[in-house]
Amino acid sequence: LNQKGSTLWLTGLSGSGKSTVARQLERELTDMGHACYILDGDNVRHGLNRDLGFSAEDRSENIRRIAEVSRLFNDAGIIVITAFISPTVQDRKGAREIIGEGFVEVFVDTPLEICEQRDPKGLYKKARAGEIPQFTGISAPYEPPVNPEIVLNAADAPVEDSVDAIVSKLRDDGII
Ligand code: GGZ
Repeated sequence: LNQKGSTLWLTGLSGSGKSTVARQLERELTDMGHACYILDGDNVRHGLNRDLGFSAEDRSENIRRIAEVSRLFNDAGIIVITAFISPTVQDRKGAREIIGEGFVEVFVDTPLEICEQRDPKGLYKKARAGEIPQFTGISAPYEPPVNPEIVLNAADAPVEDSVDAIVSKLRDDGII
């Protein structure tokens, strides 16, 4: 195989750009001949984790299961890109422990004000109106990573720069 199993763990607020970065990264890795797979709300929260909501407890369980699935993909040699808010230091630490060596924490560091201005799905507006309880950044906490491997200033820089930073890190680590 031309790669080692690895998990790019994207963390950041709703609307921070995680999915955009994930999709562009997937495209570039695939074009380079690498096998990769995105885990996100669309393919996990509607299936494997359909029993989970957004309480602190359910989010922890969401992250734990995603980490276990990522580990299985990594065992098969696949590069996984996860795109979940994963709001707590403790849950991300747990994911790091489950996944082990290939874990790369990527902080999509877009400020709340910008995420709220973008509000692509109108969720922040609803959260402010009290229509979505425990919404991350509004009525539920987001704890920024302490020592992430990569910090992306996705608000100011083109997506391309974010993807380049991640690809460089994968090369430096000997993953690709
Ligand atoms: C945060 C919520 C909530 C609440 C629904 N808080 O922008 P989106 O819509 O597509 O991304 C958000 C997604 C977050 O799910 P995660 O699995 O990434 O969260 S966590 O890692 O915390 O378990 C948002 C939508 O689900 N959403 N309710 N209360 N985001």
